[in-house]
Amino acid sequence: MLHMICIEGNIASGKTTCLQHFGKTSNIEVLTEPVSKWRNVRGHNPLALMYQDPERWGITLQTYVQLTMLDRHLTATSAPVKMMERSIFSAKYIFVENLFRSGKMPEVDYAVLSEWFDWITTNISFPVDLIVYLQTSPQTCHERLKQRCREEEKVIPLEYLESIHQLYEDWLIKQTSSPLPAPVLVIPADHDLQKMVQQYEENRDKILAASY
Ligand code: DCP
Repeated sequence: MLHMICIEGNIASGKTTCLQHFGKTSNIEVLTEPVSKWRNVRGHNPLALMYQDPERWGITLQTYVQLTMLDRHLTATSAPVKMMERSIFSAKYIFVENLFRSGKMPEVDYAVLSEWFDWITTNISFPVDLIVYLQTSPQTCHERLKQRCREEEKVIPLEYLESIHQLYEDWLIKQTSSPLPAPVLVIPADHDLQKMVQQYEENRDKILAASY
């Protein structure tokens, strides 16, 4: 039986590092988030456009994110454990929701994206066994973002990370907002790399539990 794990967390919470760590283990196949696709679809950069003018380009990026996430969910792996960065669920429950609630996505765009999402999740089956939530403070993410210096993300203010953080907390901790597709394992992720690797090792059995 395939064991399917989604790594979730705010922007720059350390998801990629987590995936790279577990990717070193045979038996685990990791699928990183398709950010490079969002920055270049047939020569266009919908990620940059979304940050420049979310009202106009939010639906463009999020429609494409939804497609690339669905593709990741459906990618067959030969290893018994599959780990992916984020999910179609957080794309909808966190990012689309944030655009809409902050008044940056017209209601009609939100309605169309919601119809697509509902259709996909009703008609296509892609089980998730565990969500690993890398829980950070928005301040930590802001610091890491500044260090990383990804061109498109220079415009992201702390308030944006605070909104994303709040939506994640409501979804995965308070569990009051949107449905949970799988149980949640929370890993505090404000620490430096060395401590994070130590925590990943401490949690290795829990993360991979159902697969052995
Ligand atoms: N993004 C978005 N809408 C989504 C998913 C992502 O607008 N549905 C944006 C947020 C970031 C960029 O895409 O600007 C990349 O997001 P991630 O946080 O997923 O990737 P990171 O590389 O930042 O993750 P980490 O640093 O945790 O490895």
